Amino acid sequence: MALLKILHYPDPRLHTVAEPVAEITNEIRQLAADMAETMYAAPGIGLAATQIDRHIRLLVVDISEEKNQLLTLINPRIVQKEGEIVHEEGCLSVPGIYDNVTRAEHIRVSAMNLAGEVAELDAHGLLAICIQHEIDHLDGKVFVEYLSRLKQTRIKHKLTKQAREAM
Ligand code: K1U
Ligand code: ZN
Repeated sequence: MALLKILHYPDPRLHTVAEPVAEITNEIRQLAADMAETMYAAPGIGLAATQIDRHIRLLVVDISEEKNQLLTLINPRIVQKEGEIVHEEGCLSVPGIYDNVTRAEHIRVSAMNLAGEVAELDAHGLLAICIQHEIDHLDGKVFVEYLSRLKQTRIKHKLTKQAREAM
């Protein structure tokens, strides 16, 4: 297993639209395991392949306290959305920044698992928020894009300065 490097906003690679996974290979299984390890180590409750510079439609989430409810979603697609929820979000690609985002409160997602089976999953509350956040990453969208232009500019400057100082 391996810890993977997470891209930080405003890295332009975070805006790449990911391609569907054609086949579940050993390489995909290994990547999913490495992504889960990276998410738990960060620590975080989700991670999309885009964030580790792999532009395929693969994400992992685990919102459980015990970190024992890992979901690996391949080619996920939201097929139903209901309600609205406002929740403070963070992002491993935007360290130290937290802000409120409005999303659907309930979603139904169709996705493949690592066994190659396609199934539908109903998600509510934080799980629904996290899956929507991760699917946004696969579509090249970072949560700060829901914030005002002014906030986006401030966040860009802050993280660019932090990255320069860390060099
Ligand atoms: O996509 C990511 O960068 C992961 C992100 C997921 C997320 C968090 C909150 C709302 C929506 C999506 C994170 O995991 S940020 C870190 C975080 O929220 C957290 C870390 C440790 C314990 C609990 C939460
Ligand atoms: Zn994120």
